[in-house]
Amino acid sequence: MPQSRHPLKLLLLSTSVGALGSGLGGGVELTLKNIAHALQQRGHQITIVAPSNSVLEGVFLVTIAGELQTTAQTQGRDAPITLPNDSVLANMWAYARQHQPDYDLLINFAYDWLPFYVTPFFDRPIAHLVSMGSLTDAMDQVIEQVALEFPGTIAVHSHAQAKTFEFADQCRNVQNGFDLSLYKFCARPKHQLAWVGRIAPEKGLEDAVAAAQIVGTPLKIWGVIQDTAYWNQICADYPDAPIDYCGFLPTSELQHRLGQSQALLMTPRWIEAFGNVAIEALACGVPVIAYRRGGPTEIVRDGETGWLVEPDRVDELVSAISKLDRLDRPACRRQAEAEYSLDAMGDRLEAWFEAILKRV
Ligand code: HBI
Repeated sequence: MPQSRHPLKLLLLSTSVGALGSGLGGGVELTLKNIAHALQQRGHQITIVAPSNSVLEGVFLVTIAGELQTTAQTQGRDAPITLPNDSVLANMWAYARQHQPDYDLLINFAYDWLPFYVTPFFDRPIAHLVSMGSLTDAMDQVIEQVALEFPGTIAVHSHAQAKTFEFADQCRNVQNGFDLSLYKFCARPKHQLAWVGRIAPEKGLEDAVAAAQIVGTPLKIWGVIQDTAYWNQICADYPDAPIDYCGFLPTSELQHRLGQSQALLMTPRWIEAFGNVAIEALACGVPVIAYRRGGPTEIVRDGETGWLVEPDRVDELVSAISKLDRLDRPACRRQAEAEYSLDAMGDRLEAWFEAILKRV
């Protein structure tokens, strides 16, 4: 960003499906924290608006009361646009409308219709970081409207995610960034595999469990059990699998345990927009075995920092696990440092904001 541009005053508006720190927000919670820190490091002033009970160290938080939003990925393509009574999302954006004069730019992290619909009604520019691929017709339509009326304001985490939208060429790929100082390199892992994520059908945990059962290697599982029936079904289907559910841990704890793994298994059923957990693994020196689907295909260097396998093929997961000794753990850490540090992300964000502010 040219030095002429004074530090920016930025208002970041969180996802509204859960309080920050609850894990219900999934990847976007970590993304929001990392983006806030990346921008603070560069002198920008950050305020985050989030639902009540949100916690996020080191950033000024405005917490807003109201009913949480239903998660979009559990709806169908023709799902109607819904807002609960006393919607926390609506209350957050009412706050933003009132306080927008205090900011140079607003940044939306919610994958919901309202923030996109109200964009033309605001005086201040709004940057939208879209956290998932195409899920519903209503969201596709409202995001496309903003992309056409406010060119350059829509960003995504990967080309694969962008390509799920008809307006892919209107989407700016900012990838993601992480505070790598929080992740410690582990040279010698234990005899264990890892799976990390929201435990929900779109994440395909059952395939990782099936693979672990075949190879007989313990599989450690971390993340919020978002869909209890789904989790119970896996336990019923694989009663003898060597799995160990280890809960939802804060980053400092998670990275220590994840780092001790021989590999991270990523088995998404959907087009994972990015795959934050892949970077967290690489940062600890842990190679990634992932389905060739969505964001992880743009992260994993096949044969060097992990293996990409045919989607939904448990047998391919098994054969990749047998080839882990060909991968180089230090190369995994080096890749995280080269492409996904807070500094690398800060550069991409400032370029995005500059492109938006130049147009206003
Ligand atoms: N659903 N309606 C809705 N709004 C969100 O912001 C949202 C979501 N589902 C998942 C989600 N955000 C986050 O887990 C993203 O990181 C994917």
